Amino acid sequence: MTRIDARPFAFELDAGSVGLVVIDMQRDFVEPGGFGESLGNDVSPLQQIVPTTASLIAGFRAHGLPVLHTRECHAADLSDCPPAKRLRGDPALRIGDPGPMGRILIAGEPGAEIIPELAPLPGEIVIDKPGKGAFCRTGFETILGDLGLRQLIFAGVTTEVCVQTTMREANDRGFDCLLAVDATASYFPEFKRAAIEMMTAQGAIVGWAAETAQILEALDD
Ligand code: TIU
Repeated sequence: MTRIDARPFAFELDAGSVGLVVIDMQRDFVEPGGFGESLGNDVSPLQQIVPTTASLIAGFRAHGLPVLHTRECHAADLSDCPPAKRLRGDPALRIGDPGPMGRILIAGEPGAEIIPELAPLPGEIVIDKPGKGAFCRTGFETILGDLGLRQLIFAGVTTEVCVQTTMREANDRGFDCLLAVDATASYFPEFKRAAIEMMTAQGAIVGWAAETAQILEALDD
């Protein structure tokens, strides 16, 4: 066990049961010209975490520890996209529509791919998920169990949507969850701050938070 001086109190990292989960670092959310920006969002906070997230991934790979990636995307026939999700609000573009990088959030389209800077290596697990949380209608829980993981380090986007939803799902399933605060971002910096506050409040009610450098130091120890 190696101690990380995390918020709201120390996190005891167990290299024998820890994995990194990188949430939805997809072109359509992160890149200028993608779906996220077309909805009027400022993608620059998401761009800023790419180098930190890359260093976190590199650290896990260097220690031979599991790196798991997720993508929010749907089948081409939209059979896994609830109408309540597709029809919500009045966006200029809906899931499945032709967008700047292919059909919006459809598996196999360029915009649904993970950005090249953080591309999964062959053999790394990539979970395609129809929901915001990675446990909803996927094999994620079984895969984590097969890998013997009990602790999950989280990175990715967006903090208050898919990252928070997945952390809450994982926490309820008994995983110790630690968020890398400089490897996660929101289109709304205030929401990122509030999500971290909420999750670490009440004695880490959802999980812990720490800087990437602290996590990398603990892996090196
Ligand atoms: N991955 C993820 O967070 N999906 C979203 O739709 N996020 C938004 O903040 N919209």
